[in-house]
Amino acid sequence: MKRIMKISLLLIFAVILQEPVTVRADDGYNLWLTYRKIDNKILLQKYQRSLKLIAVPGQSETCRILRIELEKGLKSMLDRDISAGRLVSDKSTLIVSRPETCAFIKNSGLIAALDTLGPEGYILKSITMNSKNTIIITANTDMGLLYGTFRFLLLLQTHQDIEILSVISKPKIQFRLLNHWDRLNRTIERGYAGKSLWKWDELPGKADPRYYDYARANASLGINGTVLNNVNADANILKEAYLIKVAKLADIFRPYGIKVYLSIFFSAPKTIPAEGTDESSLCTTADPLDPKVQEWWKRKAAEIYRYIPDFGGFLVKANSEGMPGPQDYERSHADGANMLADALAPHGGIVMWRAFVYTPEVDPDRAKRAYKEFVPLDGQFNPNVFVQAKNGPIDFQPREPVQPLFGAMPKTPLMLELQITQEYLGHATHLVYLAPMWHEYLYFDTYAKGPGSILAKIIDGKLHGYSMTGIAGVANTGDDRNWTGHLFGQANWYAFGRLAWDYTLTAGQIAEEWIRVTFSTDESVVKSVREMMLGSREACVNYMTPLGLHHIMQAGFHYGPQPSFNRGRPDWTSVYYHHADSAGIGFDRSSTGSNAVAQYFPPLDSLFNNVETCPEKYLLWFHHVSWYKKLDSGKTLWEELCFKYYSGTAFVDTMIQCWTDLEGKIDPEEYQHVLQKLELQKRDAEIWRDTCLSYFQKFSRMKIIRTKE
Ligand code: GCW
Repeated sequence: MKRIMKISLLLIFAVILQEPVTVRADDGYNLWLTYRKIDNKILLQKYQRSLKLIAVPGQSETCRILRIELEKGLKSMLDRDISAGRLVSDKSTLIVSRPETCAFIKNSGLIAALDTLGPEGYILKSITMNSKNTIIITANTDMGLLYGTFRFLLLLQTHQDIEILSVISKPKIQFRLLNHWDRLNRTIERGYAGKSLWKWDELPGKADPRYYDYARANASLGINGTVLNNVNADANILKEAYLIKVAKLADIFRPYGIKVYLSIFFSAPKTIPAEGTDESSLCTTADPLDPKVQEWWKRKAAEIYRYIPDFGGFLVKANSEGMPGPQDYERSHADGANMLADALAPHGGIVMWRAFVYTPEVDPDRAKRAYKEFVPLDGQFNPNVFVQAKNGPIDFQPREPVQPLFGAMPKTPLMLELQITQEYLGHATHLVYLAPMWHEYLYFDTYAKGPGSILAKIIDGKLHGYSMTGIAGVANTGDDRNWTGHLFGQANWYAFGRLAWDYTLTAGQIAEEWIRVTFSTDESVVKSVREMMLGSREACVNYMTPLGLHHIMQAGFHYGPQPSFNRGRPDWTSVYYHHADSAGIGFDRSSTGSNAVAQYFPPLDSLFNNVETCPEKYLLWFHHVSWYKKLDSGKTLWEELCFKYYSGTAFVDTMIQCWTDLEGKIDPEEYQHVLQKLELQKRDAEIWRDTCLSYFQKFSRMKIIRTKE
């Protein structure tokens, strides 16, 4: 009996003395803003000493938001109640203020630096005041202060030293937008995380708390605009009944620095009566040169701005995939865009006119069509028009060379469209971290003005001196509790926002940051998860479409493989893209084929044109290559293809191994969620490999080599 008592006492002590449990039940809702308690005791004490009193003198709604964010973040990370006062006290250890509301900052040496920071930049600086160390967050606007606050909280979340602080930051790109492909019935085109966040039936009366959390998450990354509805637009969004709802969302997002934009249906004047009129006043055409149509858009723009004074503008998909557009009236894309630009210009709005067009009559090779349609229009667009182009010439494939339009339209601001939702990269089932892919595009040298003409320099306006600069990401959010379906989908939203602000961040840096704020600062977790993330995109390319293959996914659904698909419109089939036959495989876009290579600047054109110098990652994009051709590795094309497919699936095994090794170090709910997804990914990656190799084998007539090495 005595012994049993002794054991129980020991157990009770063990429980009391136990270190706080690091694993929690987390459903992912809080994204990268969980603000876990600092688990390093020395650091915690340091932070506690440095952050005792806070002053946020500004009184705007944005300042209220940042004050709450600071209080919440510090309470949770430092385990202390530190409330932020309005008055700057000389005892304050953290001051968040514009110079106008703080004499101390006004007289500090920071004013000159602020002059170069624009409306969104910020400074974080430690200064000695009255022989005490004070941290200052300052900016020209309250939005700059909010961005600075989130950055400061990120420094704490990632356990950085804040004693000697000197951070100056401003965004490299002006318009940083999410594009939602959300329909008004709340389904989402290419959405894999539940229904749309926008509950149109409840708006404007009821505001879902998620609207605020959405805005907060975006603001924490520096995203400053959102296109609410799908580019395959429903004309109804322009009806008054919807504009009132849109206005409510705009009101919620405004203090977070997020402007609202809408996708419009080009033929809306034919179906939506102008304000205050009935159906009898409908336009009979949507011809952009028809004065009645122009008038309709002017009235509509004026109406929108009455509801939403800072409305951002229109995103337009026209004459693409069945959508109406100016070409229906033998007018150009520039005519269409300029008509809308004229309507928006008096109110300060912009048009983002998409270059995702591929009318078969333009060229037999789909990859060449956008360039052929848009390059001749360079110089014809109004100053408030962006042409928005996807990163590659086909369609968000796991790997493409850059869309050759970039660099070829020096007089037209080009906005880059990336896809955060994984339409062609395994939906919300596969763990594929997209930052390495985006980095590959952003640093792709177009040679438009000689070496160093990387895509990022085109997008940020430096290469051609664009007057506006922009980047958009097709959102992967939905109403799933964790926002993105796959927990690692959050990393892609995060990475998009971070890169949109500063594309010089590396994929590795962003991954590390995200892992620390999401899972743990434990170095073994950071190391393993980082390895998983950084290898995941190349693995996806390898088990889906290695060596430049593309668009061989299941027709319409775009998840699994369907290399045999060969029905209907040729450029929607797989065989059109891979051209496998008994001689070899690949799309000949060299000078002996479609000559798409000629759309690139020298020396890229000749580099891609020559099968010997074409980078192997684009080989089958640009060339039809013999099964027997020897590649850099010494293997034949067929052997290399087998090798790539097998190494892709092998990496999924590696990811599973890395992840299972982390059991106990990751929140249990998140651990299970990811593990289940990884198992599905393994199954489906193997289906990709086996389906493709056995299909291509019918042409190569060679043995499949099952190797990982
Ligand atoms: O990739 C294709 C998608 C369509 C999408 C289109 C586009 C919104 O399969 O679903 O439509 O691109 O970007 O317009």
